[in-house]
Amino acid sequence: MPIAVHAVTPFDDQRPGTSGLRKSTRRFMQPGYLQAFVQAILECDPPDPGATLIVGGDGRFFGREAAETVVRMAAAAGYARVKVGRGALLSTPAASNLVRATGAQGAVILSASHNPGGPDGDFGVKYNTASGGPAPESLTEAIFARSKALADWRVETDGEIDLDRLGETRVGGCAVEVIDPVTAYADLMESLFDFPAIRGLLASGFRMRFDAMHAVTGPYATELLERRLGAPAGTVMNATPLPDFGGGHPDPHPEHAPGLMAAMTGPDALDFGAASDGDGDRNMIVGPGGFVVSPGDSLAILTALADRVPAYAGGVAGVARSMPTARAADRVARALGVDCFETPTGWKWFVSLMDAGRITLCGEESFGTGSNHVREKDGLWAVLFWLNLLAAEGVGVRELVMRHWTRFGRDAYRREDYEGLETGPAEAFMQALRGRLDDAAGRASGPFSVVRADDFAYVDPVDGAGAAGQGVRVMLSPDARITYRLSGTGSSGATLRVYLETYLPPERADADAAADLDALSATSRAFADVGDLLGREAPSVVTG
Ligand code: VG1
Ligand code: CO
Repeated sequence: MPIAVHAVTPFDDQRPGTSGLRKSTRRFMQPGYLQAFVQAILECDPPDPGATLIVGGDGRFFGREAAETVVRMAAAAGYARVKVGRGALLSTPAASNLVRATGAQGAVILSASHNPGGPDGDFGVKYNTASGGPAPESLTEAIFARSKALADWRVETDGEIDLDRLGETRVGGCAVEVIDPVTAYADLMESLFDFPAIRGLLASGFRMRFDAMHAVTGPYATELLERRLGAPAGTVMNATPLPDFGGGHPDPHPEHAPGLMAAMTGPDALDFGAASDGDGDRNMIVGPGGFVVSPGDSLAILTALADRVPAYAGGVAGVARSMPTARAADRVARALGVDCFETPTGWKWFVSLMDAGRITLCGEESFGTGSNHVREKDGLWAVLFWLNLLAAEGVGVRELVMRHWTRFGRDAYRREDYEGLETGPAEAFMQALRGRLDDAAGRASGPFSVVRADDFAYVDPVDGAGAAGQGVRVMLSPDARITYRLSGTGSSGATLRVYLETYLPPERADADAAADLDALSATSRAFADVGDLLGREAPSVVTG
């Protein structure tokens, strides 16, 4: 078994963020960079005897080379078997499913999710553990520490790998299986939802499009929507995964899906539109008129109506949302008499709750929704859930949302991002903000006064893992909330995210919330002194 050992000068910037390690593609392609991070993973979670590793990614530039490197390094580390998606493709939820379905020890997912790809874009590596979920922070911190102290990395040089041919070969002592990335995932989806009902809906003249954004979901959506559910050819747009995502930004956001949004507006608007992101874990749901369902509403609606769907007919054990996500799900949980957990941003915080059976559904404001069917958020799952609900309830997207608001009230929501900040000033801004929380109560700004302000800290109720400094939240009267935090997925500089949320009771649910959110936005700038401290007159991206 020829194993080559390469000396490495350790890198000092391999601390994983909200979701894996993300850097510019060029950084990742520097000699030894990818290898050092992968070696640190393999040393911090060494393979058990006979262990299997899952490998795949979102199809972005450098993904194939990286997949071969990971396979060879896993072989050198002693993995008995590696299953890699054909063409180095696996969506994040499909990888999570494979870990669980095959009893694998973990998965290496080559993706920077919604960040643009290509030689001038970003690359990323996520590591998921035996539960199928993102590595907990204790492990990612250990990997970071290891990466800084690494002496060498090891690679198996024996054997050939043809990522395009299904079947099994040997790389040193390791069996390497190139598998179809779609089937197991599509089978799982078919086991969860009422496919005959969705097929009936699609055969009834209901018209839809799914925008795969030239990222990983194309093959999955084509199999599920067009082949298994009978939607007409062309229902899936931008269906071919491309290394540069066709020059687009694989982020399911109205701004990045102009073709889909055009199909959803005008006199001939379709009934349903949806999109996913680079690695297939996010979802955007759109109704006619370009009506984008707010992700917080989506989680609340799925929770309220879960029992209409076969997989969740027995009801939900509980629900969780990340802290900045609108509190709409909390209202549903109260009505259902189940727990609602508030966790830090990032899917890893939901995993222990799902493993312990405490929650069935969970979601984030960043277009992420999921359930305990895997341990990742899942874009196509959310789309199928919506289609199943529309079929079961016999109404359109807007009607379903209106019904929900009429029953529970509405948590109007907007996110404002200040992108491209320098790291130092952005961190100083957060420090200054934390410094003014103690005497914030009672402070008035515009129509709002501060009820309470804190820096969110979390203790996992299952395993006791803790996280401090997870974002500043300001609770206001009348009932509204502002959250400030720095993004943990960028590959350079800093992004401040400001999350705005205000409650409209059922009788006002249909009102235009823009004025309320504008007032809240002004309060968010005044409270934190955004203009003076960051020198920004306005956010660079507004969502919602
Ligand atoms: C963002 C989102 C967060 C999400 C994360 C990973 O993180 O806000 O909700 O879990 O991306 O999503 P941040 O730290 O930039 O706010 V993905 O689709 O990368 O796997
Ligand atoms: Co993603």
